[in-house]
Amino acid sequence: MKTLQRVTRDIKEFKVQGANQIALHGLSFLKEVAQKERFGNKFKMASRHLEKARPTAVVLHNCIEIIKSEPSMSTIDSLIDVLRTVGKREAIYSDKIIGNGSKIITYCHSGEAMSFIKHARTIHKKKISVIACRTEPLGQGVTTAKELAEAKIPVTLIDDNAIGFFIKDVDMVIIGADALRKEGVINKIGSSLLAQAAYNASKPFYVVANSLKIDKRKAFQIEERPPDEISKTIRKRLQGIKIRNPAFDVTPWRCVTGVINENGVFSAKQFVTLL
Ligand code: RUB
Repeated sequence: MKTLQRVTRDIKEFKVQGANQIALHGLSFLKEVAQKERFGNKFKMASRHLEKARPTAVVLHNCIEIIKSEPSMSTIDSLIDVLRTVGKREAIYSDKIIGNGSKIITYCHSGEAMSFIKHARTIHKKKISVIACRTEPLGQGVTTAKELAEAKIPVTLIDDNAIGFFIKDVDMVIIGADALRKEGVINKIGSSLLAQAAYNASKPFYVVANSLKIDKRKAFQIEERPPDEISKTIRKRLQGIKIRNPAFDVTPWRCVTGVINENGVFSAKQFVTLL
């Protein structure tokens, strides 16, 4: 069995990435804790610790709240099952959004957005192409580009600062989310700039995010990551210069066209009433 420190490190240091994978990694560990120790203090302490590892993403928090209200192995198993299968359940709706010939732009690496886009190609046989934004500073968009290329979907990798240049060429934006709050959609830093660009160019902006991403926490925290994720890509020494590295930002609902989850496709307006 891995230690709590090791699992926390895996999550913080991107051995797993994306809100659902983070939650699945945390839940697998918590399941082992519960098998040994049941749902007592050790389980509670481990839950609190894991929740803080990537504090913006709400999925693990929501899962822990559900386990607290119904502490059993079958609760944990059913949450793991939901998270493993939800991408497929959402993907069936890709037919409603993605047409033949659609040009899509996406950001970062989201398992849910990936399933949705790939389903349109592999199951609905839509001829599509995708622009993947590199997503600075860690470049998760490269993973997206590789995954799409493996699925034989024509993909172009661009730098984030080329979004304004390419937005006019696409038909829609499709991204994932870490949390859906009344303030807006929380996703990887830079998503809100892509949303503004899409809004200004009148391009639809869709978010694929299951209902465990609905965030009813009173307050939320934008995770601030280590400055060296930025400084290590700059060759010159940067002594005395302050570096900030927030990991996520908030896209206001007015820039969002719709949300797709396991229950279907919702307009942003319909969705906001749920929040
Ligand atoms: C990942 C990111 C993803 C969401 C959704 O950020 O912003 O779009 O987490 O992912 P990071 P998924 O790389 O910092 O984890 O759809 O896989 O839950």
